[in-house]
Amino acid sequence: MIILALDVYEKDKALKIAEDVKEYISMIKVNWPLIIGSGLDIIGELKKRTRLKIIADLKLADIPNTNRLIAKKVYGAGADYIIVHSFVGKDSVLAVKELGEIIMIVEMSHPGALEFINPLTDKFIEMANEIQPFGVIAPGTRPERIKYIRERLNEEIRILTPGIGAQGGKASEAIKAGADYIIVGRSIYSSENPREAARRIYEEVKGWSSE
Ligand code: O7E
Repeated sequence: MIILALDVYEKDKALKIAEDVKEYISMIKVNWPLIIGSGLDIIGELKKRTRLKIIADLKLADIPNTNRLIAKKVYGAGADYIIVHSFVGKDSVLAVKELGEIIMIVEMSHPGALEFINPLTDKFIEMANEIQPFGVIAPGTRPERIKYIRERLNEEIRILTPGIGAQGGKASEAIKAGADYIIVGRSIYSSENPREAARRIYEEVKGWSSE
């Protein structure tokens, strides 16, 4: 139910934090900072050390051919899921889904999301219901929006919510509103004791979620 957003640059630091907290998390999300800092092979290394599933959060937003070229290498490196932007359209999203499991963005957690992305949520939900990704991203900073999305999304599509902790969202509220997974970065990896920070969040949500 907890996904660690491992947004550090250094390989050794990333591996240490991942091993420290693996008992309390379900998956690891790797974003550009870690890929730029440590190389794409970090995906396979994290998988080998933790035996957890890895989400490559590339937020792909290109034409189908370029999305496909990138996705091929990233799934090849061991990623279990790739996160894609929905606003580029169905053809670009499907180009990635043809190669592996995807997670689509239907809303984002930061204030700027209100300008262009979030007003299109209904269209993105409709697209997700048609495409059937593993999951969608919804804002952990806005539990009422998680509820809104849950009510309209096909039951089997999971909801993953970032914005917990450092951005102000609360783990238990996101889960109560319908999130299947909460995504937590700084509140764990910037903590003096990442293991203890992960344990606390785990204790907060464990009664609420089955995953
Ligand atoms: O704020 P933190 O440190 O807990 O980290 C949050 C992580 O979730 C970070 O990797 C960020 O890039 C990501 N994220 C958001 O914060 N907000 C969003 O709306 C979407 C994501 C995200 O994971 O995107 C996946 C599409």
